[in-house]
Amino acid sequence: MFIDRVTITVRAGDGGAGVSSFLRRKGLPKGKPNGGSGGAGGDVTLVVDASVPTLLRYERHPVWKAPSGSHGEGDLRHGKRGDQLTLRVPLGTTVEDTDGVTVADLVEDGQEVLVARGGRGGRGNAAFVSPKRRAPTFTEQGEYGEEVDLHLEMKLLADAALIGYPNAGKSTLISRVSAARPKIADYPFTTLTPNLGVVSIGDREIVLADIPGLIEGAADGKGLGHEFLRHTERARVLLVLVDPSDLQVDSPSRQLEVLVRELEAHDSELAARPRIVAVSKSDLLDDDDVASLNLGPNVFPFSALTGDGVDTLMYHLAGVVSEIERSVPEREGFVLHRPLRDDFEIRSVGTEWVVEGIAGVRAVNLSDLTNPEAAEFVSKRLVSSGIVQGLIDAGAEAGDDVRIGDIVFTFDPETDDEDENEEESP
Ligand SMILES: Nc1nc2c(ncn2[C@@H]2O[C@H](COP(=O)(O)OP(=O)(O)OP(=O)(O)O)[C@@H](O)[C@H]2O)c(=O)[nH]1
Ligand SMILES: [Mg+2]
Repeated sequence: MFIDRVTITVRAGDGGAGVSSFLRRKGLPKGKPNGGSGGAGGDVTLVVDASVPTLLRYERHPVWKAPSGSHGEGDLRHGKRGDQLTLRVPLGTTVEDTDGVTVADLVEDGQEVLVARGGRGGRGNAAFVSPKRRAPTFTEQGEYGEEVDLHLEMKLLADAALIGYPNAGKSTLISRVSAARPKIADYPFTTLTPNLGVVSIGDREIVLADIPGLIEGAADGKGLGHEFLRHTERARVLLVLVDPSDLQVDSPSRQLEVLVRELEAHDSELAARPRIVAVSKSDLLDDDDVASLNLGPNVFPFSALTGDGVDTLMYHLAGVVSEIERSVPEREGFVLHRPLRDDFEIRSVGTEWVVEGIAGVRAVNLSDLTNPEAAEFVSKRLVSSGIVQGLIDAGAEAGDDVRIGDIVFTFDPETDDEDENEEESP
């Protein structure tokens, strides 16, 4: 099955929780804090693997989750990181997020993009020791891993694409010049999905795509419609085949007219793309018949059956592809690197102020806010992260309700900040 569009859900691993633990020793009533931190959750990345032909496996299996980090343990043992989950995708895959932003265009084997970041591990109580706080009893929870929906679309990477009516001889040509072996038959729409073939011409190789046949009205859904023209979008040259045999009702010149009109209807840029016009099945014609077909100059007759004219056509094609390559450099793939959103946003919702964004989540992600020491630590973090000032600027007043995630507390901007700054590193 040829699957070239899918929507998948990927979820990075959650971070493990930090733990609270003490090393009890004789003479030390409280013990030395030795709770380890949780491991980070695994990231999710997509990587191009040229041997993956289509997006079929994601159609069958659209939800993927990376492993979570494990929790910390006593004795300063930190949790294990969750492994990265790597999803292999075909060459020519574009990745779009739910806002319609293309975040990656993957055109090289091995190219990689990180699509969901694993949650940070929570710190154990040992990490919160400070001169003023010798024996902290609180810990951090692990963060959730990012979850995103992605739209993947594969567009074949070919130097040239074959365009023609059904039965024009497209598959016969590609099977003559490459190792591709599509089905060939004298009924229309034998080829239902695009095929790629590598053609060796002189000292270079060209990737040729056999695209399912186009008929008049394809833009309005006739035949197989325009679906597959998407796969010509990256081709540098269009090789348009017209068929003089009586398998076609339309004359070759009318075929050419209709094909150009259909290309135009799909995308005017495609109609303007360099194209070579070739007449297939020349074994059915006499030499002077070609001129009488009224197709204009520079038309290449060939027979995929006898091989006549095939080399001439392929050398010409290679020349045109090389020429375009020199003038228009390779379209490079890209990966959009977006900064981690480490900020916060404040909105007024009903009677509450709602703080959203990772900074807010991080400020309050302690395991137990009924622990007075932890609560005090959180109020300091709310100040140091700028959230308290942000709330004041937004118009919040003492006594208002503030929600961050599942936590609701009463706003009290009179937080004393005489203490040391305690944003310690993990
Ligand atoms: N006489 C002659 N017949 C040919 C030649 N090339 C193809 N044919 C015949 O034309 C018919 C259609 O050929 P295909 O290669 O399947 O045509 P296609 O363009 O791939 O058709 P679809 O896949 O249906 O779009 C078959 O019966 C072929 O044997 C040729 O050079 N000479
Ligand atoms: Mg075919």
